[in-house]
Amino acid sequence: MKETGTAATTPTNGLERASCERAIARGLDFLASQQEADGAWRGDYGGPMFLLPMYVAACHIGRRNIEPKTRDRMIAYLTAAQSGDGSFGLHVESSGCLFTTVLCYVAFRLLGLPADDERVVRARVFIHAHGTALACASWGKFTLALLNLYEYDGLQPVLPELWLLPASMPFHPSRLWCHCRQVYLPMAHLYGMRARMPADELTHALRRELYDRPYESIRFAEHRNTIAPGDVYTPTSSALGAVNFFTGLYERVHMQALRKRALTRLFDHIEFEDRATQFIRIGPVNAVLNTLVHFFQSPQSEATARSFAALEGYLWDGHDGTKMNGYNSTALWDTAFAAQAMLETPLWSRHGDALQRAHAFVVNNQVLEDLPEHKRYYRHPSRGGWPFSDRAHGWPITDCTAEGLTAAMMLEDAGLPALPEERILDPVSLLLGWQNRDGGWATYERQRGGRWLERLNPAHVFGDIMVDHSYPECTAACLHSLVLFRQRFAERHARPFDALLGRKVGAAIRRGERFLRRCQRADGSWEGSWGVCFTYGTWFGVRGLSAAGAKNSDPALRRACGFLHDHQNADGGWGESGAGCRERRYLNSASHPVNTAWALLTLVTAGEARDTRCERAARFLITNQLDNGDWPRQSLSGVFNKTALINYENYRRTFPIWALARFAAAAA
Ligand code: LAN
Repeated sequence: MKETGTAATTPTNGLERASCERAIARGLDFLASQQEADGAWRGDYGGPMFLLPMYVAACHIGRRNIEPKTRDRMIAYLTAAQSGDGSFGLHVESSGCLFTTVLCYVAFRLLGLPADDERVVRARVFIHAHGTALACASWGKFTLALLNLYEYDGLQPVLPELWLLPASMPFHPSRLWCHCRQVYLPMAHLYGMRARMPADELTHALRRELYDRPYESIRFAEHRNTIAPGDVYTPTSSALGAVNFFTGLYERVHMQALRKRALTRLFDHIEFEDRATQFIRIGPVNAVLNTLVHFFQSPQSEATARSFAALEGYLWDGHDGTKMNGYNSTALWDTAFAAQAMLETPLWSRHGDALQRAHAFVVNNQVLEDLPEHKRYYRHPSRGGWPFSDRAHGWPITDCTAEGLTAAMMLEDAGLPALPEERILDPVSLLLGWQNRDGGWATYERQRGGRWLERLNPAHVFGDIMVDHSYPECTAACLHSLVLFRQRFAERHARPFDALLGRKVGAAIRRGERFLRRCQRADGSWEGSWGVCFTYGTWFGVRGLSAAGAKNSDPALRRACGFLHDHQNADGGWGESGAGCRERRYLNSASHPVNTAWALLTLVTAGEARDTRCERAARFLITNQLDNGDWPRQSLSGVFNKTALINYENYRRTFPIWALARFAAAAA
């Protein structure tokens, strides 16, 4: 590998150059020690508290045994997540959510805890004080219905027939955000079949425990709209109320023949998703639900067996027990960032082997072909994209494609083999094709539905799940990689840079830049949707604008820095509470290495490396580093759909090194 010959750096303002270098070196050693044999970094991806109970429910329904050791670790995980009042939160750092408390309660019991276990009793007290299982959010009721612990007529209909409508209709399922679509697809199938396991002794016991009156006496249909206030983030709108009313009427009169046709269509889509992802499925929720579709359809089939086997890929034995992760892994995302962070340090050549393996992982996990008949199944083309986890998962994502491409190009600069030209051009044309009309980029697909569809969000506990739309983070990542691509092709290629492609890329960059400028908030920040929260969004906003050519004097960058200045803590760091994502405002908390790293990266990128604020931030990172080169585990740094926090275990190893390296180089 080439040596860049970057000289050792000299941070100014009294922060000792040696201590900065030492922190980077130790951080790099630790980061490198966490790399796995296939070249990837992967980390604990827990946080949401509804996932493990759904897994446990699936195993119970599907009569799959969970090994005693794993069982114990799952119980340990649930025990550690339970709050003092007996409840569970939507995610592990919160509390008081009836939906997850009911599901975790059931999980405790299915995993073997007796009804008089102290943890079970405390959870039950909470459930009874908050309206019993009749008041939990819709996904909880749905899971209970599958377990034969709630009656189907107490659910709002999830109509299979919607999938028979012409795709041109503005509320056709194909217009929904793919995660939402892929959850409601198997739900509609299970709903249409009224799938539920037979009642056994445990069922009868749970029916007694979860309600305050005899199960048979409950009029479930009257509780379709009963919901505990603590579960509501997105209340039922009047539009959704009307839809529920009409689908309820329809459900009473629907034709069997049409239902049958719809169920056949749904099953075809479900099987497509199975094939397209090698049974991994796009995410943990449809992984569980598709598995149950197969189980109810044919319990002994190979599809059922493969489904259950693939579910195990979501399990993670972490510091707090065994959980179900939020994705099959974080491999590509973590690896692309680790490689970029390492390459930014002057010491990267000491870790040539690690970079070589990271390069192999990135190269081997690019998706190389489109799915057969992808249009028919509402899938965007895939060729050339990178997923969040790995190629087997197969769903490329805009910003993962951008970070994968960026990492591949930067690794090439470091002397590793270049990708063949078409494997660079394919992701570039994917990125171009993904850009929305507003100039931004969404997550997996172009925006397909109107934002008004959010008013029909039936899940209660999440915000913003209905349509994929432009996000500043995704936009900045795509912009940044298109800029790198343009430089490389303009500079390096012997044959003249294809003029048409050059124009298209240039136009995409300009439109993306305009989008970023438009969504900067009046206080100078950008709101993040996938990380906590404003320090995350602002880092991406500034990274994107500065890649697009914004000067340090640009008012947008000045305002962004001003925002960060206002929120720096006395110890030099930044810390944001995850509740800020829910409330959509900056909520200060104890300084955190990840928020601090994002803020430091932002300030340095915007030209402030010599400001004492940066020095103080660097000092915070250095003094808080552990002896082994890691940083302490603090609050969760990731989020989705406004309310659910999720753990990015490797962020605290990657971003501080990246920030210190950028600071050290710029302050020299
Ligand atoms: C993810 C994981 C990756 C993440 C990034 C690539 C980091 C982001 O920049 C874009 C959004 C994306 C792809 C993302 C979206 C929401 C996901 C898929 C998750 C946070 C992982 C789990 C979550 C999924 C929705 C969980 C299931 C719950 C539902 C409401 C369907």
